[in-house]
Amino acid sequence: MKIKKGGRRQFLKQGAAMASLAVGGTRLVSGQNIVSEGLRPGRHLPYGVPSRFETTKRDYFNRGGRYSMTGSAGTPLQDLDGIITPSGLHFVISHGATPPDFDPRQHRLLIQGMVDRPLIFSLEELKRLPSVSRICFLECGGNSSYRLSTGRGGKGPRTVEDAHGRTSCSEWTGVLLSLLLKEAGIQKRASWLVGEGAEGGWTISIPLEFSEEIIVAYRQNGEAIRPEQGYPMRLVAPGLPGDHSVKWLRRVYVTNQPHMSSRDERGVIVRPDGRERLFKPEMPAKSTITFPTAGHKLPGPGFYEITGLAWSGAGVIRRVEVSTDGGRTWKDAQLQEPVLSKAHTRFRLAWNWDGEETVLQSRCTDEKGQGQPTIDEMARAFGATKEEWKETFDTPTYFNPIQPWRVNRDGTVDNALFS
Ligand SMILES: Nc1nc2c(c(=O)[nH]1)N[C@H]1C(S)=C(S)[C@@H](COP(=O)(O)O)O[C@H]1N2
Ligand SMILES: [Mo]
Repeated sequence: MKIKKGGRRQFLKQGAAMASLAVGGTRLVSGQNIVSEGLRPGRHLPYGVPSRFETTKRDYFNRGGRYSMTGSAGTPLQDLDGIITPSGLHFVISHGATPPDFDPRQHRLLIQGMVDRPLIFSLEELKRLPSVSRICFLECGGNSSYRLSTGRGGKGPRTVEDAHGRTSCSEWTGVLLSLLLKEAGIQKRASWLVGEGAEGGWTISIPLEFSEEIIVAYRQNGEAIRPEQGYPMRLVAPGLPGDHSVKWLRRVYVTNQPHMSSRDERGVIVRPDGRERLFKPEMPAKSTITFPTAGHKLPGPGFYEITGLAWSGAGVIRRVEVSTDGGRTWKDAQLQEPVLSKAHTRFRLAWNWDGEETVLQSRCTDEKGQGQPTIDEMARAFGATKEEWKETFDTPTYFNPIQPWRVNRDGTVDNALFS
């Protein structure tokens, strides 16, 4: 059992759940000694990699059809803790086949269009400018929607990775786009930005008023952005759907109308009132338990720490409640510091499992008071029923219903959203 620094007092306060602590190490038999079998010398690596006993990986899959994507992988949220996603496990959505292999010395960024002074930057020139670092999540607009996972066997997502893994959280470092735009001098009539990726085929139009927090990033968790994530530079648009965060960024074009060039840009969100909404705003409030979830197996009754993530494109997560009895009662989970705006927020709750079948779920509230609907409430708002959605898996984008996980008596866990 892990006890996180700073969480210790809270952990001890949760004494009730701990009263009949059934795990926590095997008692030492007197005279027993530590055996160091299996202790073999390793190697010093110039660039470290995980232990060979660790098997965590990204699971790439391809899908065709309307949501065609050739390079897509989720973050294995069920294997991770804290709020920072290791760079090598950041989710990937690339519409070209493989990450382009750009030579950073040759790469240039252009700022053009309705500006007084068009600008061109090499990576080195960009790095000389005043920089900012920000921890924030990137989430694909389609994350959690069953539309994105039915390609995998037609049964809908089973695991938390499959259902919600198209969100990750990193510390991004770079230059505020607003600084570059100020330098270039935006003309009065300008109202839109068009970001363009250097691999060809990916552009996105962003209303100028959404651009304030956008970073032209060249570092991710301290080091150079990984090729999959847009090396050598990308846009990072906190709180907005991931498609705004153009990877392999080569051009920002200032204009007075949306470009309507990319497939995703024409992708729409059907609102509950039936009207379509273009140009997606901030991601909704969402949370999920990450342990225990499908794929985990609880060895037996006793103490467990339930943990998970909550996030919102609208700002800070204020509250996460967890139910361990199928939604009858809810308890406030502990929010682990740091709790940052538009970032993943880690929550924890001590739990004593009695060994009976039960359903675990979380619901969060953000600083604007936005929460998560139940699946029934959400279906009703869209003029559908849970049964219809179960049949078709045609759930909308911006899908953020409360995610239930069923713990079976044998300790296995299932995705219980539709059952
Ligand atoms: N150049 C380029 N930028 C892109 C894309 C792309 O295919 N090409 N995919 C977009 C989409 S839909 C998402 S969700 C995010 C995913 O970022 P990631 O692959 O770093 O997780 O990148 C966006 N930026
Ligand atoms: Mo996306």
